[in-house]
Amino acid sequence: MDANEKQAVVGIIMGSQSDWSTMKEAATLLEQLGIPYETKIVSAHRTPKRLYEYAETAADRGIKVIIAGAGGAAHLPGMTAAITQLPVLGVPVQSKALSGQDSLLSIVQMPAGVPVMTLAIGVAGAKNAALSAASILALSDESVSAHLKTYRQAQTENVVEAVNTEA
Ligand code: RP5
Repeated sequence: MDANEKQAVVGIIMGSQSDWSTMKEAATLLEQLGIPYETKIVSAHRTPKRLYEYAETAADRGIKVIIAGAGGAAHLPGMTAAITQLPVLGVPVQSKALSGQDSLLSIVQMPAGVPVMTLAIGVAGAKNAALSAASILALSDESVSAHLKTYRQAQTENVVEAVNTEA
């Protein structure tokens, strides 16, 4: 599924359709920031050839950052980083059995030499992966930089100082 007709610069990949409820938060944020992206199901275990093909061709297709979400034995982000030199942002999806602790540790404990930038478990991680991708792209894209600045300003302005003691 392609988000729009522009060349995707962010690849959002996930191990299963069941990860979409988390990963769609990254997609929504990228849309808000005007960043073209693509989405694909790529499973390290169930579709290893698709993983290899995706990671090997991503840079040549114009992808600049990969957001990879997976749960449980979450090897997708690490294997993707093993194959491509593109920045890989790992999102630990909250698993049923261990609440995402398994996903987090599977993603974060990479050996020196093959980095995965690992985000928080679940929706916060998916959102922050999109914002991190935007920060990377903003270094060389003034439009993304302006969108990101506006987003952050709005976020700050939406935090009221007074405590609602009736809540
Ligand atoms: C992982 O296994 C996926 O990333 C997903 O989070 C988890 C469960 O997958 P399903 O059994 O729901 O397809 O590979």
